Parts: sequence; structure tokens; C-alpha cells
Amino acid sequence: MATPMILDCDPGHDDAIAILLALGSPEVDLIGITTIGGNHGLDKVTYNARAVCELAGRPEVPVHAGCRRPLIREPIDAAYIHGETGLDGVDLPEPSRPLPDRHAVDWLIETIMSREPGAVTIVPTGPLTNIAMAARLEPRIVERVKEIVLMGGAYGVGNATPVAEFNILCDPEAARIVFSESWPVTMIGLDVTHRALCTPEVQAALCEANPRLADAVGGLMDFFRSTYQDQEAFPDPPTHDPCAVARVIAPSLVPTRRCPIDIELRGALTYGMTVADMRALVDDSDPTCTTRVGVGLDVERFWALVADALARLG
Ligand SMILES: [Ca+2]
Repeated sequence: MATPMILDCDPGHDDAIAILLALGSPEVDLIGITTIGGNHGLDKVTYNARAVCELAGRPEVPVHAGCRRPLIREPIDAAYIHGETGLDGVDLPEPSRPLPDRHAVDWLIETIMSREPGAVTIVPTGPLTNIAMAARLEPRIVERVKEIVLMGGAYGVGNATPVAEFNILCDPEAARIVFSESWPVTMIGLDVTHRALCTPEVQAALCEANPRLADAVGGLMDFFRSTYQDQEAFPDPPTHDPCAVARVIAPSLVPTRRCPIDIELRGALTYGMTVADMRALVDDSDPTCTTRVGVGLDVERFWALVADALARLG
């Protein structure tokens, strides 16, 4: 039985790979995509999400545009990593379906409430504004969501600041809401995703897996590599977002441990930090702690999973 999944994203090069991974994996039923201003403004990332579905041959997957701005702070973006379009380096097909009017937050609520309790898994790979808004607008969704598996945060080093990860820093107040609700939250942070480096060997294997998509995947990764080399001193780009999708598809691929996580909202140097209490005070089976953190990645299996998904997209 495939897991019904909603991907809440801001494509973004690694978001694009996350969408392709979800669409190409039989373990997942991607029931829709919601978008959020993050890596780039809302209009660009929404267009990109639709264009990636078109590229995958799945234009019927519903895409709904969400929040344009964070709850409280001023918007920031990551154009320095993802380029002018948000997906520089590739020519994507134009979306063939019109963008629905319905706001992503309304669509999220309606979709979750219309499904069986415990059915839907949400995978946010951008700022958490939409998810926080949905929880406040319709609190009953909190107990109906099976799990939130998000890319964001870190218990170690940050990226947008020394201690804060970009997605969380975009809207720390929204993150506080999402992490403090009673639904299960699994945080797949930089501690995991910095291991998912798309080396030239990995990239060649991905391109070989699907010749039809090879130009697009290669173009995305070439651009992503160049900005990560120039801006972040990484030899190869860490491909963050598909790690969260992979955790849903094959949990053993991303080991986690249960620990309390809170979001720093007041620190002059630490605003947006995900403070994970790793002191092992919480037993792994303790149900009163609803947050988990990813602590590792089976890198070889991860990339094999992505290659298999690309191959299935035909
Ligand atoms: Ca993202």
C-alpha cells in the first residue's frame, strides 16, 4: 500500500529531485504538491513545481500555491544558490495545466480532513509557513496527519548562519508552531543531507538511469555544483530535499533518534537554530516526545533509490 504524501516545497534544484523521487517511487502516492516562497519567490517556485511535474510526464499532479511571506520576519531567498529562475541550468517544459485558484493551505486542510485519520504524510522541503498556517486554521488536522518528515534544521552546523539552516531561518516562528504541535515530526537536517553529495560519479549514474531526463538532471546538477563550489566551498552539491522523501520510502536508509527539538526565536546569534536535546534523556520509545532527528544516511542506497525512481519515470 503506497503512502499518501503531500510535498510542500520551494523548487529549487534539490526540491526538483525530491519531486522526481516521489513521482518515481511506487512506495509513495504523491497526492499533491503545495508551494511556498523560499529558495525564490512564490510565483517562480510554483511555476517550477508544475514544470518539473510536466518534465516527469505527470502534469495531472495537483500543484497549489501557498504563502507568499513568512509569518513575522521579512522574506529571505536563496537566489545565490538556485539562480534567477530558482531552477537555473535547465530548460523545462511549460506547464500544460492551469494553476488552480485554491490556496495551498485550504487544499492541505481539505485533503487531510477528507482522508482517513493517520493516512497522509507531509514532507515539507521549504519554509514551514503553509504547515503552521494549516495547523492554526484547522487544528483537527494535527491528529489526522500520520507524520511530518521535513528537510530542515540541524543539530550540528548550519548553512544560512553558523547555527541555522535556511528553511528554518526563512520562517522560524512557523517552525516553532510545527515542532511544538503533537503530530510526529521527523527532522532530516543538514547532519544527514550534507552526506548526500551528488558527485560526478553519482550524477553520471542518475543520467544513465533515464536517458530522456539526462539533460535535465545533468543541467540541474551542473548548476547546483557550480554555485555550491562558488558560494559554499563544497566540492559537490549536498542534495538535501530528497533525503526527507527517502526517509518515508525506506525508513532504514535514514536512521533517526527521538529527542526534543525546539526553535530559537530570540537569540541575536542563534535565531532560527533548531536546538535538539541530544543528551539522551529521552528513551527512544518514549511517546511523550513526538520529535525525531535523522542521524545518518546510507549514501549508496539513497542514490540507488533516486536512480531507480528516475528510471521508472520512463
Ligand atoms: Ca527546498
